Amino acid sequence: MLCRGSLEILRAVIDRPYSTLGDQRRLVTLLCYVGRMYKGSRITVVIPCLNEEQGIQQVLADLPDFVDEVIVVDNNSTDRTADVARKMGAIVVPELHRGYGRAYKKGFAHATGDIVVTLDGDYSYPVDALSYLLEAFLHCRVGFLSASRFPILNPDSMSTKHRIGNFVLSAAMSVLFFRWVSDSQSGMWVFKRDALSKMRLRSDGMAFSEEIKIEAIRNRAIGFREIFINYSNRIGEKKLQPWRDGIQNIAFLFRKRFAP
Ligand SMILES: Nc1nc2c(ncn2[C@@H]2O[C@H](COP(=O)(O)OP(=O)(O)OP(=O)(O)O)[C@@H](O)[C@H]2O)c(=O)[nH]1
Ligand SMILES: [Mg+2]
Repeated sequence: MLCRGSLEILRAVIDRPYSTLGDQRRLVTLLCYVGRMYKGSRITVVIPCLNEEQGIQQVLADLPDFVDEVIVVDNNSTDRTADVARKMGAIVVPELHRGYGRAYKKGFAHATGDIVVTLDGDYSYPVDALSYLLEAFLHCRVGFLSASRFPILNPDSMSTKHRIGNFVLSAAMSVLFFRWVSDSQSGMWVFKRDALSKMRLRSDGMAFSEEIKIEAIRNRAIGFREIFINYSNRIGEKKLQPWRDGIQNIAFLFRKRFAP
């Protein structure tokens, strides 16, 4: 993962007696900056985590080698999430104030890659689909690609209540913002990091997921597309509170549309 191969090369060079200190410093900068990359772009993966010690282990273990930087935002977890993530080579950024949006904003502020990929720490999104998503992203020529979980292939991965709630929220968002979106609540996105400077992201909670998509849709200079992905049962305890989060998300949509 993160510069692991690069550090080995680096050690070998440092051991060479005839390399000057200047050479070594330049090499450190170069290797840490270049990393592995995907078709010339540095890739940062950002994962918000609230008590996901089991899920995050699986996610980090399955991340492909071309990922240059992995940022796990620890949202004041009370389990071993931060330890596990750190041991597996991720950069762990603490965010003491709970909230999905809050965690993402903190993670994005630390990201340095050209392209940012996001997903949950609960192993529900397909980590092995990263190259598929990046290929699609590069081909679509948009600034923001959202992974849609619909139609759901594995019926056990999402309850009927969540599916109905998601449909209502996605339909409301589509009508309010004049753009069909099949999965307004998806947490797996691929976007150019510089798109963030064109967005006004205010939500600290679960509504962050719809807000980032709305900002990409509204801003023609960014450009928005969706692509299908497979979705699985989460590992670990559910954090989503369907009624509370659903009502807050629908209220947020109206506020964003009529009192932006
Ligand atoms: N709900 C919630 N999730 C948080 C928070 N902070 C970080 N997260 C992480 O954000 C990701 C999304 O939250 P989830 O609880 O998985 O929400 P979801 O994916 O909509 O719902 P399920 O996976 O079906 O439970 C997970 O990796 C959480 O650990 C927070 O304050 N609330
Ligand atoms: Mg989840």
